Amino acid sequence: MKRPLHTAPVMPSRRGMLFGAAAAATVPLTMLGRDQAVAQPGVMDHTAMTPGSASNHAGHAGFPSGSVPPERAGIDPTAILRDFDKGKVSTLPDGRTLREWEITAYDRDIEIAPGVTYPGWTYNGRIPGPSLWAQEGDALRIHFTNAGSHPHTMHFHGVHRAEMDGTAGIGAGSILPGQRFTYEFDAEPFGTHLYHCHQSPLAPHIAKGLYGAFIVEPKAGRPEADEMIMVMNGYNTDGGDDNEFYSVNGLPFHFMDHPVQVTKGQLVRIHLINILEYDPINSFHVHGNFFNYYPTGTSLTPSEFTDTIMQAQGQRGILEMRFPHPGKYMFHAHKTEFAELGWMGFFEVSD
Ligand SMILES: [Cu+2]
Repeated sequence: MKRPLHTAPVMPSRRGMLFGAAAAATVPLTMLGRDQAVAQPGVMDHTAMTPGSASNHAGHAGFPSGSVPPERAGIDPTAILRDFDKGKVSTLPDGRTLREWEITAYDRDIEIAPGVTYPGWTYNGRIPGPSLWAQEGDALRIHFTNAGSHPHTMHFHGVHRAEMDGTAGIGAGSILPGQRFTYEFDAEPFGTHLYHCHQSPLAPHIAKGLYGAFIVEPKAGRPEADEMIMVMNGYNTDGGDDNEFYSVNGLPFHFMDHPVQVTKGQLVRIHLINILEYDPINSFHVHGNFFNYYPTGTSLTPSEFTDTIMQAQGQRGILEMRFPHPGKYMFHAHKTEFAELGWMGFFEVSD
């Protein structure tokens, strides 16, 4: 549902004007565009997304909102925030640490917004997939099983041999449904990285949900912090050439309804990853605060002290900040359209 920018008024009125609830009720969910997708019975019951009410929702200070409960979606963005999967750890004969993971790709329908079910392709049933954590120099083995309906791969950003690159046509290449392959390489360089499927056609294979964080901790570690992962994504629910929903860690508007809990004065470290398809640039902006930014997390010296950064697709970095005052502070894409379609939330700072 591409719409020329000059015809798009601000979101609440655009949604309000285009809210044909009766018409939308006859349209299959998978065919819904960004304007119609929110006009579902579940949304009507649960959220402020009805004509004239979007700016009156008492619980959210006038912002559009309405997230699906995590227990109904089967994924919980708050749990994903601090869920670093360190794998099954053992020691190799040469004394190095070996980390192993079992990752299975399978198709799973996920209710990403109230009344909107997305036919996802997942790693281990999650969007985003598990956040794999290793220390620089560790030996890694990722045992991948494709239990999905299409060929898939696991392509890691990092330094490794060509046959471990998870690219269709190279090495084991495409892992067909029912097949299994073990990717094996060392954790390098340190930084905030990602992995994703690299099967053609690439855009849907990524956008359907096959991606996750890959964190490599420096050998000497980083200063103690409240450390979290934020994966910025989108959902193309109508099969067009853009996204109808945007989120951090899988569920649009989740962090509006479930603010990220942080402590005043404590160092907060965010591994931020942009895996958005169909839109060229994503961004992150925080209210009432500034942060140090470490692009790709590959240097221990920040490149910038700011309150807004942008990332192209596949870019990622580390944000470090301390909140000096208690209260609720928004964070969101500074692209207003993305924010109003789900990519916004709150930090809630307590003493
Ligand atoms: Cu794939």
